[in-house]
Amino acid sequence: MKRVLTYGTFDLLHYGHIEILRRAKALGDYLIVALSTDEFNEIKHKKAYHNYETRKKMLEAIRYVDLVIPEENWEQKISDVKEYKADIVVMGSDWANSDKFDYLKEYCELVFLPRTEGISTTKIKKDLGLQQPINGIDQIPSSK
Ligand code: C2G
Repeated sequence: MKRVLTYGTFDLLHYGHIEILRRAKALGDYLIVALSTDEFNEIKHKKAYHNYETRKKMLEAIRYVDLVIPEENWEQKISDVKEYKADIVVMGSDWANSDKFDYLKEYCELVFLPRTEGISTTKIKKDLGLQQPINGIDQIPSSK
């Protein structure tokens, strides 16, 4: 039983997210997604449209996902790998050569898969004419 672990915010779920989850699951038998909490998103300077509970429910509905756990800080990854017995950590290529992941290769296999081009949560917000990011934090008009 090969166990795969990945991390992310997964806001406004799109096919780029589905593609990384599909390919991550294809590398093993069990896929754990560490989902950024709303509080951790603030640390990441991200303002998700959907809150953690909604983003968690959406991920749990995806056939490739076996377990969703909270990602609360940058530092939890080694303990996650140990606690969930992850054999592989998989991320999109935008995270390659990042100090946020490279050290994990001491603890498990580390795989970066090509990002899906042409789609991102930021692009969706921009294309839908939602407010532009202010100081790097996406602003979304309150729903009427
Ligand atoms: N992704 C992708 N292709 C896209 C968009 C995203 O492959 N077009 C991948 C990212 O590389 C990442 C995953 O989908 O592996 C989730 O992306 P985000 O929700 O943007 O996650 P991010 O903010 O990068 O959070 O500790 C790590 C962070 O929590 C990662």
